[in-house]
Amino acid sequence: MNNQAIKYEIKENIGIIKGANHPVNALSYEVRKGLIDSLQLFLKDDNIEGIILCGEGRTFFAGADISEFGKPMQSPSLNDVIFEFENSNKPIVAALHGTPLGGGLELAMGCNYRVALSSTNLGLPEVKLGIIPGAGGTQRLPRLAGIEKALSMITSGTPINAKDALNSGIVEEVFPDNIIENAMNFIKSKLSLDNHPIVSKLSEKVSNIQSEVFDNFSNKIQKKYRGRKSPLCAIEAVKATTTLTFTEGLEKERELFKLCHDSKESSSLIHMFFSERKALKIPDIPKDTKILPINSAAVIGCGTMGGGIAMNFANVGIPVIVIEDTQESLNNGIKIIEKNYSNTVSKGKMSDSEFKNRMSLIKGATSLESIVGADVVVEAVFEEMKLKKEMFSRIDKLAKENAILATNTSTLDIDQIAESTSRPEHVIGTHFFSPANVMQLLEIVRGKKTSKEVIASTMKLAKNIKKTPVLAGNCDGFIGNRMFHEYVRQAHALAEEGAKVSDIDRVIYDFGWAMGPFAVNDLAGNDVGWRIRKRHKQEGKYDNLRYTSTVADQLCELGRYGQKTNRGFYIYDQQTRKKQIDPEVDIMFEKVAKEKGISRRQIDDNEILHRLSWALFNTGCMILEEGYALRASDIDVTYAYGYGYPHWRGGPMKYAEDYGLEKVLEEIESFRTKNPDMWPKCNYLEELVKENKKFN
Ligand code: 3H9
Repeated sequence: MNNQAIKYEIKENIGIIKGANHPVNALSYEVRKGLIDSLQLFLKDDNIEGIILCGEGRTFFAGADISEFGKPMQSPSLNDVIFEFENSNKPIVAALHGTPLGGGLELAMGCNYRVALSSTNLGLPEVKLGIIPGAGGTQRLPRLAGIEKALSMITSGTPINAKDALNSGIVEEVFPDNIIENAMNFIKSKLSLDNHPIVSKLSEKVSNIQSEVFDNFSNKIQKKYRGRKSPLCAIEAVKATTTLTFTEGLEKERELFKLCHDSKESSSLIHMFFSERKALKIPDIPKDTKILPINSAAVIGCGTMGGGIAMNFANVGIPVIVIEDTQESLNNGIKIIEKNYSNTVSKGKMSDSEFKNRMSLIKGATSLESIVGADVVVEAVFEEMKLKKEMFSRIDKLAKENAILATNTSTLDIDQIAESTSRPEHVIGTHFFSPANVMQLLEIVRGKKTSKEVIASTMKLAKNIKKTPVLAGNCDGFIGNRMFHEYVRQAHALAEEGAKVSDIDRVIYDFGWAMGPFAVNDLAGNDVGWRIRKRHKQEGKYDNLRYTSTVADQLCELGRYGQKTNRGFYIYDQQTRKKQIDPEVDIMFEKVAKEKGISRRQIDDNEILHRLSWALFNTGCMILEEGYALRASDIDVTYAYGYGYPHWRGGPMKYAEDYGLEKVLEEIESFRTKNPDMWPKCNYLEELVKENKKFN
């Protein structure tokens, strides 16, 4: 009766049920059915006295099969399976390893006991998919671990380690290795007991809880989850454990699960989950492409970017050399790295020994010769073509034969940089986002001659250093900044036409972005955009185009670069960094509008949101048409992980698709009548609408 997804075996008087649905043992229909069939078989077998539930391969069950969401549910449901396990008259231990997540952990909580390998990370990550646990997780976890722990785990979705799970009462024992052998001994030691614990029957940890606990928790997380529904539904479901019976609580959970499951928040987050993984698949690069080993790295430049990039390597144990021109700037750069790590230590998120270990992996040098042994060289010098080309011709002479030669640029032409070496096939763009040790996106830019091996190896490297990579083609600004440029240009046009800077930022923040476009400018430094605009002017990029950055240029001329000078589009408190509206800036926009003959008017929030959203989207469509992005979902990943776009809106392309491509095109056409050059026609979008097609 062994089906493909579930295997079983009998050892002495113990039956072992093993998930074999690779790679992550998702609880698909086949798995659910196999679980019930094998359990029933074991319950009928008089020789079997105890049961182990475990997973084959890299993990115990990592949750419900997400690809089944939105399709008709095939019986048995996960709740049915869990009830069968909970009602077993033979004791069952769940032997956990890998990542028992979501439905996987819910299943484990339906067993009498749980033991785990010390390397296990377990949790209920459903809110990350815009839903709540829907197979009893919100009712069983509080009964096992208490209200506070359950609230924190379920609303954050962040997994905890085995030690934490042991201390919280979620698992009974933790073993360093041999999980099955240890689970065997564990369950045998329980066979003589008359009764075995049943989680749904526990009540101690959910009794006498004041309702303020939930209100306080809700207030605490409100800012972090602004705009989101599922974390609040999770709190409501957990609260039910303190006011309702288990059965009633389960009904409440079902009702809230359905509400979340049918929401845009959930479809957007599920889109994000699969998009992130799709982004790793490059159609013209076969899966078996040779991966170049990366055991050492060199980073040229130890400023804000270079230092942050170097930390990424040290964080995963890859020794890295950072190179600066002078000892003084090297010392300064390393001091900043040290300070960053010290902050993590003082927050209790890193041990002293780990701090020492990471610092020992980072060595400094003032001579470029130090790159000779590195498997990857990341150049992170000033964003200037001449400088980068000179640097690459020097790197070319020194770097070892198979080294990956990466340039950290946010806009420059990779092919021009590559041509300054004798091995353009080894040159690739790696656009890290600032702060490079924190931001998750890595935009990887393939040049005309970049080899498949180098692309595949850099994508792999990105995963190894815990980044989310997206492959882009070599156009000005690649995917992210090319779109952002048009979005900022639109924001400035809106300000010229009458919208207030603070209103534009408010609309964008309320939509869910981390910050509005003007606040971002101030954070990144207005001088950065200024430099790029000067280059674009020289290249004739604005010829015959409406130029909207006049005020931004004027602020730069006044030395108002943003947060670093305490003044930009806003005024910043030197100590607290708190921002305050600068009325002078709105007056500057008024003045510029007058000079340009722009008649100003009241602009409502809806127009602000749509002009900014569709400016991003229209540029995204142009990028797809020209082939600089592989798919619309790659653009969504770029924006969610690199630009603070709300994940739960699914990214700029998914948001427009949900709004309706036909309606979006209509609005773009109406904007175009007033500002033709800001809304270039995109044949690709028009065809999609004409043929009533979607992106994915
Ligand atoms: C849930 O359980 C709801 C219940 O409460 C209620 C139900 C009624 N389903 O990430 P990887 C695929 S909600 C389907 O690259 P890693 C993934 O797409 C669920 N497919 O591996 C990829 O496919 P491909 C709660 C899944 O080692 C492949 O497996 N659970 C699922 O870097 C490898 O994945 C979660 O939210 C799934 N559940 O990371 C856990 N999971 O190769 C979600 C993965 O074709 N999963 N796939 O691109 C994860 O967080 C990570 O996959 C995990 C492994 C940490 C497990």
